[in-house]
Amino acid sequence: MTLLRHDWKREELLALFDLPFPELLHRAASTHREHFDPAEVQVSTLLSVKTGGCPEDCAYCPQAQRYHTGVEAQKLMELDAVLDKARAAKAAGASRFCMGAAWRSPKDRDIPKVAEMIREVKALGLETCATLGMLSNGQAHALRDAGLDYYNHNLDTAPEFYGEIIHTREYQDRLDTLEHVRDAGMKTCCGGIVGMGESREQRAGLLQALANLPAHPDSVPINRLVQVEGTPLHGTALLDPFEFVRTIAVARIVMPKSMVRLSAGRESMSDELQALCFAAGANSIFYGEKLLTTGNPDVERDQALFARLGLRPMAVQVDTHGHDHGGTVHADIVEAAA
Ligand code: SAM
Ligand code: DTB
Ligand code: SF4
Repeated sequence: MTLLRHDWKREELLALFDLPFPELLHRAASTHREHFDPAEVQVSTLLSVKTGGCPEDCAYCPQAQRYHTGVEAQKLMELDAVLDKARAAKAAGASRFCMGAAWRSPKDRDIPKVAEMIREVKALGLETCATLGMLSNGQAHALRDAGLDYYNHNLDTAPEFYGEIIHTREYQDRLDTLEHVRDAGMKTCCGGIVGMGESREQRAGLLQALANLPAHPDSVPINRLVQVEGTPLHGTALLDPFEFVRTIAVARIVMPKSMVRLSAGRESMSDELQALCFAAGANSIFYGEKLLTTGNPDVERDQALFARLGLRPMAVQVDTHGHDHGGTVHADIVEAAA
C-alpha cells in the first residue's frame, strides 16, 4: 500500500521531472493502477453562474473587470436557468456539476441563493461542486449544510511565482480558505495552471505545495493556460506539450489517490496529447462545450475520444473514508465508448 506523503522536497519532485520520459510515464502509470482502474475517467461539467466583473487581478483571467477581454459582467443566474443546464449536463453524461462565480469572495447575502442552487442540483442526482472565491469558516459550513460535496479553490502556482500573477490576495488567503473547506467536511478540489511563463522548478513548486497540504486534494485540476486576448498573460510562450504531460505524471505520483483532472486547455490539445495525459495518470476531465467563459471540446469529440481509447466514465466509488469519487455511469457516454 502506498503511503500518502506530505513531506515532499523540491529536489525530489525535480528528480521526477528530470526522468527520461518513458520512465516517468511508467512510474506514473504504475501508481495510477495501484489505486484506480486506468480505463475510468471522472466527468464534471462546469457552469458560470456569475460571470465577469471580478475585482481581482489574476493575470490569466478573462473575468477580471480591469482587463478588456470582451467578457460581459452578468448578475447571479436564476435558479431555473441553472437547473436547466444541470439537467442537460446530466443527460449528456456528466456526474458532477460545478458552479463557478467570478467573485473575490461571496457576500453573506449571496450564500442562501447559492445554497438553494446546490440543494436543487443535488436533488437531480448530481454531485455538486462550487468555486466562488475565498470563503469564511461560516460560509463553508453553510455551503456544506446545503449539501455541497466539493469546493474548488486553486493554489494556481508555486508560492514564489504567485506574486507575478496575482496581487489582490495572498497565497496564505488561499490556504486559509482550503482549511475552512476541510474543517466544514467538504472535499477539496485544488490545483493550478501551467504555461504561465513559470520555470520547471516552479511547476515542481506548485505540485510540492499541493502534495504537502494537510490532506491531498480529492481532485487536482491541472489547467493549461487558456490565453485570452486582453489579459496580461496573452502572448506568453507556449509550454512544450511533453512538459505538460510530465506535470500530470508527477502530480499522479505525488498524489496517488487523488483524481488528477486534465482541465482547461483541452480544446487546443490534440487527441494524441490527451491520450498521453491519460496514460500519465490523468483520470478526470471537464465535459461539455464550455468551461466558464472559454471553449472546451464538444461532447461528440469527447465521446469519440473515449471510444477510440477504450475509456469509460467513472462510477461513484466509496473510499475507506466514506468519500466518493466520480459519479454515476451514464448510458449515452457509455454507449459512445462501447
Ligand atoms: N473567482 C473564483 C476564484 O478565483 O477562486 C472562482 C473562479 S476562477 C475562474 C477558478 C480557477 O479557474 C482559477 O483559480 C484558475 O486556476 C482557473 N482559470 C481561470 N482562468 C483561466 C485560464 N485563462 N486558463 C486556465 N485556467 C484558468
Ligand atoms: C479549474 O481549475 N479550472 C476551471 C474550474 N477550476 C473552475 C476553470 C477554467 C477556466 C478557464 C477560463 C474560462 O473559461 O473562463
Ligand atoms: Fe476573479 Fe477568480 Fe478570475 Fe481571479 S480567477 S479574476 S478571482 S474570477
